Amino acid sequence: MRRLVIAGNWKMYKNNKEAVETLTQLKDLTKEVKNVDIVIGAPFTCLSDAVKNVEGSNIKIAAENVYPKLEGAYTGEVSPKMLKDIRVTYVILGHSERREYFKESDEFINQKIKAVLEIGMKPILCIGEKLEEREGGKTLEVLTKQIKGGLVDLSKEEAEKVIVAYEPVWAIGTGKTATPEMAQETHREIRNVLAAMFGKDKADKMIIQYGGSMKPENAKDLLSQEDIDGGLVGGASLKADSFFEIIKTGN
Ligand code: G2H
Repeated sequence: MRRLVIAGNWKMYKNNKEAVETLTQLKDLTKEVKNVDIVIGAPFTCLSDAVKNVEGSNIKIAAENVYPKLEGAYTGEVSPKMLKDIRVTYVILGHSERREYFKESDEFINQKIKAVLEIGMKPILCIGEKLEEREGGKTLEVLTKQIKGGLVDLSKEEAEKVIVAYEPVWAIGTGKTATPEMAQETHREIRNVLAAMFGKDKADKMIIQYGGSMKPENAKDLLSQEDIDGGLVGGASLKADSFFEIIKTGN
């Protein structure tokens, strides 16, 4: 009943020309895809041309960050209004790289999520535990704090529009992946936390993606798990053919 949403996260890779070239290839490869929602998260500098390039296709474009004010004296920042104006559809928020390198708090991420929802775009909220937290038995505690902090004060209707991306930090860009069983167990726990906040009906409709070294070789086993509703794919989304291999396993 939940559609798979498979999103690429290009991080700080690709200039505008490379982005358009990759999207042109991906559009061609994914023409016949019917059962998967496809999203590409691209750097700010590529977004405008990326959106124009995919218009009329089944690919949607995501920004990788936003500032939670509509406008103002915030030198160097980009607002939800600016993203909406160029027809960006999704915004990736709270990625562990932003939490780690830019010290983003759950409270700040929550402000961004609200701003994105208010203007009519869809947030992808990234959560995930570090290796020492998993080894210390703190995974659920950490994830619960991130979910509650990120989604506090949202109505049930708003929450339903949020995609949650579970990305164990120890699996990001390392080549290590959670086993499908381990990921499924954690996704189930995440859905339980969402159910406690927003009710089972809503939680059952919410998309929970897995992220962290998802690639063509492991995508099928991960995507076939009951509570894994898609992927947030970094490295393997940079080339159209490897990203398409992942999409195909879910189609
Ligand atoms: C996790 C993921 C994309 P990768 O950061 O968000 O990247 O697939 O390279 O681990």
